Order: sequence, then structure tokens, then C-alpha cells
Amino acid sequence: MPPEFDLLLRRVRLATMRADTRPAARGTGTVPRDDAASAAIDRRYGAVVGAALGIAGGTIAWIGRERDLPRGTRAAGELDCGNRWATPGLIDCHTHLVYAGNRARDFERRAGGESYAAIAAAGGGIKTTVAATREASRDALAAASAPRLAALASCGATTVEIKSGYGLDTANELKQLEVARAIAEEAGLDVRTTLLAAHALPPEYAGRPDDYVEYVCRETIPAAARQGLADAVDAYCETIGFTAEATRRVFAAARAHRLPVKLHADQLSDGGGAALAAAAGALSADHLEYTSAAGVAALARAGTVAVLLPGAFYTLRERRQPPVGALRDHGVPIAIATDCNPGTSPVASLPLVMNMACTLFGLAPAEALAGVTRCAARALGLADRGTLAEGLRADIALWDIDEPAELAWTIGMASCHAVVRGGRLDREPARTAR
Ligand code: DI6
Ligand code: FE
Repeated sequence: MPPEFDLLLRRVRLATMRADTRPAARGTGTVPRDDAASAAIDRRYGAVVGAALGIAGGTIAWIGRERDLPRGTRAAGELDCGNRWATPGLIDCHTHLVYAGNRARDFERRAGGESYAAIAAAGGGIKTTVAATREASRDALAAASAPRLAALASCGATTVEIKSGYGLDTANELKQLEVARAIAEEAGLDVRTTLLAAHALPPEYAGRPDDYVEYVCRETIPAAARQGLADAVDAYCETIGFTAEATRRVFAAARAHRLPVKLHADQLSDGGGAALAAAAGALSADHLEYTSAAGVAALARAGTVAVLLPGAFYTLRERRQPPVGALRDHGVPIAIATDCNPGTSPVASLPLVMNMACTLFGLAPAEALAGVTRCAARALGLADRGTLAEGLRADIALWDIDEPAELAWTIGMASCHAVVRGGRLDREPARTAR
């Protein structure tokens, strides 16, 4: 019985991003190109050229060379891709994009020489955003945050993780998570929400971090779990955030409510955050500029994903790079994300942070693309996406590029021609960005 698809992509070049690029069933292997170098590049992207891709019921039903399509194949809709490159839909596995207000004044002060920490200590920084986010209604918070999500979607994102962390009390933390789900639904993107109540100390708990952590563990985490609003729990383990001991208490409360954990770790100092995340079996440890060799080894043993956030490194003009060589040597999966937040990474473009990861951290373009597809899916614990393979979600981004490396090579020039989200075609992904 010849296959029947809801949508058939024809004349397309696929960067499948499958780590194992040996030819899979049905002749979907890499088509040798004219020289060894090109073939080597193809292998790094799991490339299939002269391809077709069939979608049925929101999942990828067939991948292969177009000439191998079974005779009599039928499709309700067809898209001639004009020999463009298609990648898995991009995945932003670390954002704080739901917030109110803005921090342009902080940016002016930093241009005048004040440090991020000094501004925060003087009552600016995160506290400014907390006050504005607490003040904002759900509608106002959604209106302020939706354009940031649209900007990500216009650059090929199909799945986005969104954290709380600017409410810092149960009602406002849950408000952020509800808004995250509402704007993602509205935009047709898939969202994973992460409770980051342990992001900063709210003013009403000034000087009493232990009492606040107790409140988070006894009130906020149980409420988020009871209402099914959080897919994971995160914490900011740092000298200007929470201690390792406080982080362990937050992780224990998350585990008690069967929620996976992630961690902002070793961003500004070596606080042992990576090893702590690994010991807790965290999905990911994020930032990692100051992670030690022991921390990298612990991540490898635990299978915890390293999430690098070059937008924050760039904005803070950091000097200390994350240990990319050690992560590679230990086989730790490396994801890349925007860390979209108003203070240290006002960035809403995955191709831009791919460029930053290559230029600032020395990643190869293929590693950067794996960082926002296959590895980002793993950082969110999602096994049903992140590569182009039969049976996975039909999340696909189609690009006006001649080489996959252009996505990381250029800044603001690799345009997303069309996107398929869960099998639904969007021919104008850029229309909604502000
Ligand atoms: N790490 C960061 O860089 C941000 N939060 C965090 O955990 C800073 C957030 C902000 O300044 O608003
Ligand atoms: Fe962050």
C-alpha cells in the first residue's frame, strides 16, 4: 500500500543532525558528494541531499532520496523546497523571556562603567524586573513577552523552554508559568516551563535566604507541581544567587514532587554547581564558565547536558570561557541557548547565539547546530525531537542558505523560509516578529 502523507516536502536538502550518520533503512544515507571534504561536512550534519520528507499525523513518516519515494505515493499537500536546506526545528532550551519592564537604564549605567553586580547591589538589576513583573497583569505580561517569543519563532524555533524567576512568590511565579504556556499556545510553539523560584532573594526576605528557600520548598514547588505548571525546577547556584546547600534543598523538594531539575551553575565562580547538578541527575547544567575538570567528568558520568549561554558571556564581557575542550573530550553533549533575559542576555535569536558559540567559544558550526537541535532536545528531556528521523515530531525549519554552516556564519542574514511545527506548515515564520 503506497504511503499517504498529509504533507510531502520535495526537492530538499536535509541536515538531519543524527549523531549516527550511518545510512539508515530505506537508503536515507548520506549521498556522497564530489569530494572527501564535502562528504566529511555532510557527515557532520547527517546530510541527505536530493531528498524528500513525508509527514503524517504530525510526525515524520518517511525520509529518503526523492527518487526512492515509493511508487503511487500520495500527499494532501506538497511543498517544493527549491533545493533549500532543512534542519530540525530549532530548540531554545534556556530562556527567561516572560517578564515585564525593561532594563535599558541598567544598560546605560553599565555603559557608564558601573558593574552588573554593583547595579544589583544598589537595588537595580533583577529587583527592577521583579517589581515590574509582580505589578503586571497576566494580559500585560503576555503582551510584553509574546514579541520575544515571536522573534525566536521567526528564526526557526519550534520548541522553547521558558523559566519563571521574576515573581519570587508563589502567586507571581505561577503567573509567569501560566503566561509562558498561554503565549506559546497562541504562537503555535511547543513550550517547556521551568520553575526558577530560587533565582534571587525577594525584598521581603532580605537577609533571610534560608527562610525563603524553606518557603520555595514548602509552598511554591508543591503548588507548581499540584497545578501541573512546571516541567522542571531550576536554581541559580552562585555567589550572588543561592548556596550549594540551598540548591540541594530545592532539588530534594523537586524530587519529592517528581520534577526533573536543571541548574544555573558556575557562571561567575566555581561553586561546584556542575558536580552538584550531576549528582542530582539533572537534565542540564547551564553557563559553566568556571566549571572545573572534576565538574566536567561528573557531568559525563551522569549524562547531564552542558548548556552554554554565550549571550550572557558576551553581555557581561566575561573573560573566562567554559571548558569546551574538556566537555568534548568527555563526550558531554553541548547545547546552546539564548538565556533570553533583560539583564545579562537580551537576545532572542538562536542563529545569533550559534554565531557567538562559534566565535566566542570556538565551537564548529555543526556543533552549534547540534547545540540548538539534538543536544537542546536532550537538555529538556525530550526524545521525540531534535533530529530529522522517522517517527519523530515533524518540527522542521527550511532556510534560504546554500550551506548549513551559514546559520552560524552570518549574523541576521540566514532567513527562515518556512517552518513546520508538529506537522503544520507556516510559510511566513517572520510575519509575527515585532
Ligand atoms: N543568570 C543570569 O545571567 C540571569 N539570571 C541568572 O540566573 C540574570 C537575570 C537578570 O539580570 O535579570
Ligand atoms: Fe539563565
